[in-house]
Amino acid sequence: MYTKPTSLTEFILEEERQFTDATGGFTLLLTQLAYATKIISSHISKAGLVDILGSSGTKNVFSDDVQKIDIFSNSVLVDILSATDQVATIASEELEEPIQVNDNGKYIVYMDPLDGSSNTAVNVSVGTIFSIYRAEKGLLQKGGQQIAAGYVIYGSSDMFVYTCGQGVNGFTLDPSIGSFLLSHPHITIPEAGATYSVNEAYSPLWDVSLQNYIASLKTTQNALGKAYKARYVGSMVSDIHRTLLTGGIFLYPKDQNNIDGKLRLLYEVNPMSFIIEQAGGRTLSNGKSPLTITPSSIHQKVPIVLGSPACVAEYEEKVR
Ligand code: AHM
Ligand code: MG
Repeated sequence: MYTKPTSLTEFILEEERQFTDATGGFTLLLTQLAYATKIISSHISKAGLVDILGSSGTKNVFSDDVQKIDIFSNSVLVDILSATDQVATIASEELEEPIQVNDNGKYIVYMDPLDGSSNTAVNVSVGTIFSIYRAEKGLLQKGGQQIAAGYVIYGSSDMFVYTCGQGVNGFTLDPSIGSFLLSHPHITIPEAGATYSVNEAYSPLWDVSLQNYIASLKTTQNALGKAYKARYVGSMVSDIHRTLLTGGIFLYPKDQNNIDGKLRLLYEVNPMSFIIEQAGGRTLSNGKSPLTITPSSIHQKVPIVLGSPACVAEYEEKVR
């Protein structure tokens, strides 16, 4: 018997119908965002064939080398989102200043157009991260005010994972029809997991309690009685996607050289924290949920720990 799959567009429409004052504008915004990611995906898949790999020769606001593919992804998203007329402002990790798009737009979009882009040179999964707020409350809103957040992972298959505050759902791209189809309904993070994910090369620069905690994971078992494994791709979307589906803990902590860590509150930490919390997980930045932080600037960085509730509780107990 044929069971019709649910497309991302159908799913978003259904979610929006639950709001009596909905106009369809939000559905348009999200579906066009998904369209932009399909273009990015198609471009990435040709990475070795066309001249898109490597540095563009410029630096972004964080003095990171800007890859050509970052510029491409940023332009695609800015062009497509602007054309929806729904967006007032776009703030991108790749742009020093936010772009004022449409005075009548109802939404602010924060985005990391291609997180972990240098990984494309070695065929490792990367992703687009987005976070959406209502425009009237301004740019520097707490993460708890997000009305939607999500990511697209460009991997062995492409997936669109998002939340509108009513749980987390995942859609896999069927390349033969060019549509994201519901494949992972109601994603819930496991209560505990056997994976810790952190760049351990920086451990000499960590606080002693963090060094001791990570060392302890090598000789103890998790809440389910399993030994821990280390997994760190160095591509946040991949590391969080794995943590979301299989549980465990992901950390990008502060260290002596980077007192706020590396990851950006508005482009990376808040959207991922919204998803993890909506999936039943926990998130911590300096002892509290990052979703409670009032941002001081659009490019602010914060340390982050997130994952399965039991794993984050164990971290909380051991790290001061
Ligand atoms: P980017 O936004 O410049 O691509 O950097 C963010 C990436 C994340 O995907 C990843 O979690 C982190 O950088 C890895 O950093 P490190 O190499 O310091 O472990
Ligand atoms: Mg990034």
